[in-house]
Amino acid sequence: MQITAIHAYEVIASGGYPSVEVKVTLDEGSIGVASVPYGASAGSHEASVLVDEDKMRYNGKGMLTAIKNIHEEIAPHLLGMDASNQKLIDSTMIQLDGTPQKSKLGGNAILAVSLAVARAAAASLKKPLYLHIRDYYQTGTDFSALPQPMAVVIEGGKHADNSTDLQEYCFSVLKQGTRAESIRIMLECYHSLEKILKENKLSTNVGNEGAFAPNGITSNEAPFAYMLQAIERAGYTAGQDVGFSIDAAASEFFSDGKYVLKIENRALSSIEVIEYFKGWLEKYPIVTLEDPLHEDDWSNWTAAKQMCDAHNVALVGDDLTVTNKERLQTAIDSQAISSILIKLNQIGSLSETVETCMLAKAHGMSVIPSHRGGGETNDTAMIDLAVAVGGRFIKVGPTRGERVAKYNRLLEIERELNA
Ligand code: 2PG
Ligand code: MG
Repeated sequence: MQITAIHAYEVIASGGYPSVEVKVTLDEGSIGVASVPYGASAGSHEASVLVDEDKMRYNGKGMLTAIKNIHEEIAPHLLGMDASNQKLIDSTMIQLDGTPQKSKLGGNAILAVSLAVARAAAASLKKPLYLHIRDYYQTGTDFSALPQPMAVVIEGGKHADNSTDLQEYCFSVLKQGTRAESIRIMLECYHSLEKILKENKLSTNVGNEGAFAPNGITSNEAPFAYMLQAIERAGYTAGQDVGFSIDAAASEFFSDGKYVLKIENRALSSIEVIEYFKGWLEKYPIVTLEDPLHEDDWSNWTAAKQMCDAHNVALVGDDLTVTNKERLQTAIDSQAISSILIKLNQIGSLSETVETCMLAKAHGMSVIPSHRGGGETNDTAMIDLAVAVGGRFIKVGPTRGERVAKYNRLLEIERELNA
């Protein structure tokens, strides 16, 4: 499985700006292709997304520098290497880069190569990607429970204009059954929500992730009433068949030491914001709460976790932990979270991502692989990863082509496993 060619190029991502795609060819003819996403509300501790900064091209967001790095810096070291040795491939690139956030070569450059190599190796082994990841990293997953959909259905924050301060309100499917059924339930609730928003004279235009972004909504609590009605009208039971997940993405509305809720005209301290969410956990069937606090507000995360534990709600780190093993270890040591959101491009290589997932699982945490808001591509590696590590949910928006590609990949895997 010798790597004989690495070819990188720009592809257009969901926001209309480019991202990086890589094609890896092996000596026996197998090919692996992968493209990588980037976020709209990226945490400041994430691996870098290297952009050109050439204002004459794509407002400075071109990716030709990352691509040049792949051809000139990475490929010369990887050509001739064995694609089945993913850990060595990844550590070689990490060493070549040598910076804490992969800012020299670009996390986007490194991850695209990392995933394309994994796909080429899987093709050579005649295995689907999830099986290759499971077997190579010995994750021990038995595929008896595939991840459930967690679909963003109302979005605000950095993902939509004039909507809620909080970034995401999701339907998380709890009902046991096939994933084909879970996806159908989620979409029936989504369509039911569309009708209810319309009846309430709220716009049903969608934001970055295919979720509704009701213009001029006046409180951050208002979406829950519509979401409860939507579940009921679709014929399901809230809390039993479908629960709620919140991603506050609080780093985005943290300013001068306060959590600023613009649409409610309020600014809350850390303690007050925990109380604010506590009120919701008591009233609504919330199953997970993500990033309720700023990404460096460590001491208050411990208090938030105690509050969530008392309500049997999983407290999820995203911008806090950025799929980074060291930050996850800090979160474990300080008892800051009980679940972790996973984004391959936050850390920038497949091996590091799987390591973080396995560390989380070893500490009893659920893992939730996620799409990105800003620049998603049609690549579905996050689904194979989620299946391979036994993720509890996958967080993916319900509509838009680059999102439904993920759900269709999950359906394909389920069909394959049941064949
Ligand atoms: C998040 C994500 C995905 P972004 O915060 O969880 O929904 O958003 O990719 O913009 O960081
Ligand atoms: Mg998030």
